[in-house]
Amino acid sequence: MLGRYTYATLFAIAAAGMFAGTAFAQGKHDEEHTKGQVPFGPSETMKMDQPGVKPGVPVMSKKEFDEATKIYFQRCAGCHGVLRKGATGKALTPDITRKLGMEHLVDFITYGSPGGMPNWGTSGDLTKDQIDIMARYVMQDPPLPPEYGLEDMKATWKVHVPVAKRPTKKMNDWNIENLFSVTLRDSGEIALIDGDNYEIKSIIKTGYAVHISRISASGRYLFTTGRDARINLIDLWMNPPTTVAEIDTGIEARSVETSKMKGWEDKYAISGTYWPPQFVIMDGDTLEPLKIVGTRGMTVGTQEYHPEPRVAAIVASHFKPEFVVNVKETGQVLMVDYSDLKNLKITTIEAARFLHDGGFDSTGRYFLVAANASNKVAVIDTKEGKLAALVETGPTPHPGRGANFVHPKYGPVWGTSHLGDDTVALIGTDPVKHPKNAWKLVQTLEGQGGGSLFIKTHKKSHHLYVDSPLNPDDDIMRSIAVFDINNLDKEYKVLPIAEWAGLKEGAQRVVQGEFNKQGTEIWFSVWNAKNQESAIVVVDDATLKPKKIIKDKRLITPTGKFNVFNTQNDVY
Ligand code: DHE
Repeated sequence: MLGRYTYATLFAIAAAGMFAGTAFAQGKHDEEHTKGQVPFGPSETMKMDQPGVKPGVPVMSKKEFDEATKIYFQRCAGCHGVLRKGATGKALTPDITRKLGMEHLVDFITYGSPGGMPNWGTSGDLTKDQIDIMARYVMQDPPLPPEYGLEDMKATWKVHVPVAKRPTKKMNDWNIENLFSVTLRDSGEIALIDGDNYEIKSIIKTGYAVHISRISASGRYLFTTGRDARINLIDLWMNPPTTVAEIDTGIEARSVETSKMKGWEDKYAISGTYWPPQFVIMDGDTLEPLKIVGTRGMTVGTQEYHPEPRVAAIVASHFKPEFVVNVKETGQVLMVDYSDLKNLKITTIEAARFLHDGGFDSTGRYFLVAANASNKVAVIDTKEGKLAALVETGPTPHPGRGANFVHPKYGPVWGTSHLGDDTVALIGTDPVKHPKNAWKLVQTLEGQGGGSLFIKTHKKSHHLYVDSPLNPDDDIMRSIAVFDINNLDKEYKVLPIAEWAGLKEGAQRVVQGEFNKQGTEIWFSVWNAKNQESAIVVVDDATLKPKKIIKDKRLITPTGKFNVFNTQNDVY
């Protein structure tokens, strides 16, 4: 096990690069899948022009440039940014890359770096020729992808089942509250799995490299977003549940959410895009795009203009008709009031760079979001529309939605694990009964290792589960650490999840725990490459023993799992 400080250096430079190292090195972006969908950007779909070739800059043919543009969008843009200004990955603007030079770039792409850059060459993901093209490509000026306005969105918008033709009550006999929507990342699908009997009820085609699922306030509609910004609206009342509307809201996206305020349930949906940097508010029943708002603007602190502030996590406030939109590069949290789209009011809260993912505290009032490159968690008071605190946690916090529980000593806390070290940070969340602990780092637990992405518990459980799928150590990436909430000073237990799954090959990264509705079982994905067998392991929370191993050839690269009831009600 590597210690904290070793991890800080190992992971600090490019957290997102590490995702790429796993996500992409496992062959996530295959050509076949992108057919018929908008991939992240060959020039024919993105209408990019090769920028003018400059003296001293390696020459590229149009064909090479097109191929490199496509590879860049598929494998690099998530970390380094479309305009290559860097975020959690390093900046790759030509002033930097031209100084580094061809040889250095080829080596870097081939062998990767301890800072998180994947070893594209030695992993076999890119050929020598492709690496040569990519090294020359990043020395050119970055091409500017197109904007994406209302007309573009409307051209992709399809309502497959009009509202009038949808059922007025649930027509299937599924227990939809305990259904799990499971991301099948590389097949661009979700699996709907019955949480009562583990049966795969249905597989539904979604966007490219589908990322998350969210549930409407009523629990009827399931929304998914692909990385290609394809939003699917799935009606869980239909028999069987079916996509009733679809739209492409941009070229690259990671987040989708729906209005949850009382009186506004299911009325609107929102999609935030990485490119173009903007969000769009849509009709909740049909996905008709209604209002697009750009996020380009000034960063917090130094107040410099940023041309590509990507939209990261979005949640819906329970206190006001507002979406909480987290803008990564500017570090601003936008409270977007959806009660009057014509006279849109946005409260801009200064948080910290680079905002990524987060979740509510147990009361649903405070939203805690990782400003990952600042090693901080920002606490947003959604009732007052203010920053409540910025809490220093550890290197590159990555909570997913985090974990809420009552700490025996400090009262209600919310926790996050970290990409950059082995710690779990617990932050006090009760300013009323435990004001001394509120928004303070009350305890730091030592987990198995860095490279953690998600932690989870449930109010009926006394266990805190911590994954570490991006840890370089096979044993650590394939297992889960479990803390006893009633005795947090005790050493964690290790659950050998991948071993239980009994898969024969592959990285077998164990990722993202999600509880069933009852809070009695927690499900983990054993995530392998597309051409290898993966599995879902269901753990009995009472005994910490495996209860069910779900294996099926349709379970291609399962990663995130979203229990309908828990996602609908922000239970985590
Ligand atoms: Fe995610 C949530 C962005 C890679 C699995 N991921 C999020 C959110 C953002 C984000 C902004 C919060 C959405 C919200 O709540 O509205 N993720 C990114 C990236 O930019 C990144 C680093 C690189 C990329 O190019 O996409 C990335 N993410 C990954 C993966 O490789 C993961 C592990 C596997 C996969 O399926 O792609 C992955 N991300 C997830 C999951 C969530 C998530 C499972 C939701 C967790 C939850 O409990 O809500």
